[in-house]
Amino acid sequence: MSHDDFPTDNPAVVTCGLPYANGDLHIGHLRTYISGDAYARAMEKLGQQTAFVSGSDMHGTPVAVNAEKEGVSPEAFAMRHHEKYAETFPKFNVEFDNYGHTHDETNTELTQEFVRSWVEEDHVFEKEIQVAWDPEADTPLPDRFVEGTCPYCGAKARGDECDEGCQRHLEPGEIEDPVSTITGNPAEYRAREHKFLRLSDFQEYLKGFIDRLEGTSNARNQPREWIEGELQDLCITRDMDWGIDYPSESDEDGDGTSEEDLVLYVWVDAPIEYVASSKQYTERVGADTFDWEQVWKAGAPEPGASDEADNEAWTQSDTGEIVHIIGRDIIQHHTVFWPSMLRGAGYNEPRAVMASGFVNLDGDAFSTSRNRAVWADDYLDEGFDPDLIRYYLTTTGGFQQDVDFSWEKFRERVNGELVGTLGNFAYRSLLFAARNYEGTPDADTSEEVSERIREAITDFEDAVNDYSLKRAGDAAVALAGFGNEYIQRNEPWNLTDDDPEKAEQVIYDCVQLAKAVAVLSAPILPGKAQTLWTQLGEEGSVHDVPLSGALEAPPADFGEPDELFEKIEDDRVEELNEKLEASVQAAADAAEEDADESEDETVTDESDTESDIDIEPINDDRISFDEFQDLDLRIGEIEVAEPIEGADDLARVEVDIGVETRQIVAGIKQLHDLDSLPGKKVVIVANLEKAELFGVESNGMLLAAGEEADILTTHGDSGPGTKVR
Ligand code: B3M
Ligand code: ZN
Repeated sequence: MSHDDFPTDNPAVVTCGLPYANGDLHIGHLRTYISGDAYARAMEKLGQQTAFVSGSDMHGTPVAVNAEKEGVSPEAFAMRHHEKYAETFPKFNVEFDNYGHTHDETNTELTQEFVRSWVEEDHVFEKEIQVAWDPEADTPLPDRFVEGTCPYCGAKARGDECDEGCQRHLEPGEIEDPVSTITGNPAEYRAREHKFLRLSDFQEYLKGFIDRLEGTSNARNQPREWIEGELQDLCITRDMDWGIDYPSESDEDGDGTSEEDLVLYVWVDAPIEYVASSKQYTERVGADTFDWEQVWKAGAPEPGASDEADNEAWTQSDTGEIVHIIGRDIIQHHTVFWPSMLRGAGYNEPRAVMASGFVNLDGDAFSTSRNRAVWADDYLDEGFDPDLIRYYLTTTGGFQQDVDFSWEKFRERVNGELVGTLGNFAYRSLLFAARNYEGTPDADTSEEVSERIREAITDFEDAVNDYSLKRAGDAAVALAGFGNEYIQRNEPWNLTDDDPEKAEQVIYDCVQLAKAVAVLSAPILPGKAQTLWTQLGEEGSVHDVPLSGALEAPPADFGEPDELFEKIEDDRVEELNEKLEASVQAAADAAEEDADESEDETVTDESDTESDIDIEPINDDRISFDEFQDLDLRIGEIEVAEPIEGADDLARVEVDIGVETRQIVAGIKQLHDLDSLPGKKVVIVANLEKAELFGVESNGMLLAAGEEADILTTHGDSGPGTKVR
């Protein structure tokens, strides 16, 4: 079935993937929260009743591992980060209606209720499985306490996820070559009893669900393979202390605590926080204002209903609208596990899942360990307005695309679209109006301008219904762009004397356009839109104004405005880049020092260890197996090697790679006897983009190690052209 367009008569909930309460936030993390906030505001602009909720993810091994490193309790550790997040989000104009956490009472109770429902409906069973175990520490190694190899794609995997490879969820016992992250020892496998949610019970249901699901195409398509294949049951318990207790089956005292030694898997209680947080919102504002049960329960089929009845029931349209905004690495959790969990407990299903791409920093992944990041606090400390990064992150690319951040690109978009288009239009229009008419002149909006504003409103509505924040943001900036063109075309400054009536008409139009820009840009630029609103002499909050407000008459009186945005200068970007480089370098130096120290500790009796080699720290920024496969490495045989005149280090080399002979420029002139090289086998990167050095084209790269350019060769007899894997 297809859903009715937004706005519907049902209340909606927009959620953001819960941040693990285990570290500082950088602007890469902020993409989800800024997008969630902007989308929730955009739904409200359409007139959709919307609650925007999330919370901190307090449990699980990501928190336990980091708390242990710091030597504090997981609770104190997670609480500290939770409080920091709750304080940071509003600084980016991310204003949740409720921001809870998974360790609170509401979520604990609700989670145990969910599990009891599954047990009642016979969706839970017990099974003995092999779990990773650290023999030296004599402790089980759930999830991130173990690392190894993904059995599906061969990438390095951490505990319960193949986050650097195929992104699959990994069940306990699946990881190959497991190593304990506590002691670094190879882990053993030991038998333990665990509880499982029988996902296969939901297979037919999920097939219907995925056809109904809206949102981004990655979230709608990627899960089909899992749903149509054999659904693996989900282990819902862990051998840990930190988490929500598995509800006891013989809970006679009714206190919900378990006699057993198991807590629930973090991915059980984490998404339930979406419900708990909505419930807390209702508890605060009253069910008349917002009714969480209307969203999460009304209209849902009974837990035990047949799949036919069930799929039938979803065609009714009196359920709430649930929209999840997440990173693309947790699609499986939100489109396979979560709908099954909801269905098994008699709750409504998500209407849409919007799964975003990642944020990179100047072409590479953010790396917290290498301090290669623009931290949320640092961004604010630099004095940048939060709306600038909101605009950058929501409109740089489509939602599914990765967004690359660099200070240069940031400056370009701020100076171009925000300063040059939106800010410039608002400022020149309002200034002209204030100076000449002390506000809005006496006229009406022209047909051309009303039409253009209506078009922008339609673009905005379509964008929200297509789950495209970029198009929603573009609608506002494009309208300002039209305004600039309109004012330029009509030259009101030349009309004030000769045709004052026409001048009034043009400026009225411009003020109307500025008002429409304020209304349409409010979800993406909440602070700046409010400033513009106030400059227009409007009262109250622009966030309470529906889209139709864009066409209502502007106030008669207002004074001279200030500029909305400030240009970012070139030298500012240089300074910011230098700071970033310095912090990355400082982190690398610290890592090197650590490595040296541990080398001193471990290398005691190996007298032949070359302690003076300066080994670069291993790059923590893992690439995926797919990214590795993008590299085309080939065996070649050197045919010619000769010096390049005028270049100190460079040699021109001709290499036979089976299908052709490649000319490559290599920095080996001083380090090798070039005459001895022909006939040597080498390894080259065959698909590197071409370059020109000293006027000589280099078509590939010769691989060599270290300062001495120790040329890589082969051990066996693979011939030219053989692919290196
Ligand atoms: N806490 C963070 C992540 O894996 C995780 C999200 C939970 S959403 C219910 O991105
Ligand atoms: Zn994998």
